[in-house]
Amino acid sequence: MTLPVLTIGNKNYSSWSMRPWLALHWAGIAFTEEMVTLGEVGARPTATLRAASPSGLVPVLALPSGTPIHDSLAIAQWAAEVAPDAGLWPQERIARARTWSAVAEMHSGFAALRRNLPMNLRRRTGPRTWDEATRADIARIFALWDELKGAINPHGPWLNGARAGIVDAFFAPVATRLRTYAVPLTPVAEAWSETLFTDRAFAAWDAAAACETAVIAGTDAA
Ligand SMILES: N[C@@H](CCC(=O)N[C@@H](CS)C(=O)NCC(=O)O)C(=O)O
Repeated sequence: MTLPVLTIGNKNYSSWSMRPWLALHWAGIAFTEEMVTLGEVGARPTATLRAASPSGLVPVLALPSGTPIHDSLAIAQWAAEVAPDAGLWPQERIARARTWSAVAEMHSGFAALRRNLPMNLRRRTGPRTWDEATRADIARIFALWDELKGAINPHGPWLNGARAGIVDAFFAPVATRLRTYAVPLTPVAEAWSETLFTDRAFAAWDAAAACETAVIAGTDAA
């Protein structure tokens, strides 16, 4: 059987790649993966990336027909449709809509956090002092997680409720950024991060990142 192929960037650095990779795993969808080594920020897109993806960016999922689905959110949404019983979104309509809001906010926002705390799974720094915009992003993310776990999807250890979902995949790179840069966590953030970090699929990605040798020096120096 020909499987869909997910093209991703380096597991250590590519936060957008991690998201649909987790969603596909959590949905139980079989796929193979190919990795494109990412270069320094600003040196994009490379010819390899342009050939692999219509947007010149990873992730991109090539269906067995050859049709490409690019962008993390589109791939995750495709997974939710292909595996409707996997519960990648909450069942209840209002909870689902509010969970979409959180994912949309992550997909389109938090520029200061993304710029100043780039994903770097292998790295551990000491605590730092962040500028106002970054502090505001972190505070907003903690508020969103409180709302998801408190009022929107209270039944279970995941932001999505009892089962891991697209919202967990979308915030997973943030949990690793807070770990990398030693950001103090709220109790909700601590509990959810623990759930995520001990998840089998997440742990497999994390372990693979630890074995990678490619370095993006600019990101390591951030
Ligand atoms: N909106 C896109 C963003 C994808 C993106 O920015 N991908 C980065 C890697 S995480 C990329 O392909 N960069 C090209 C490069 O570094 O050469 C998505 O959600 O998939």
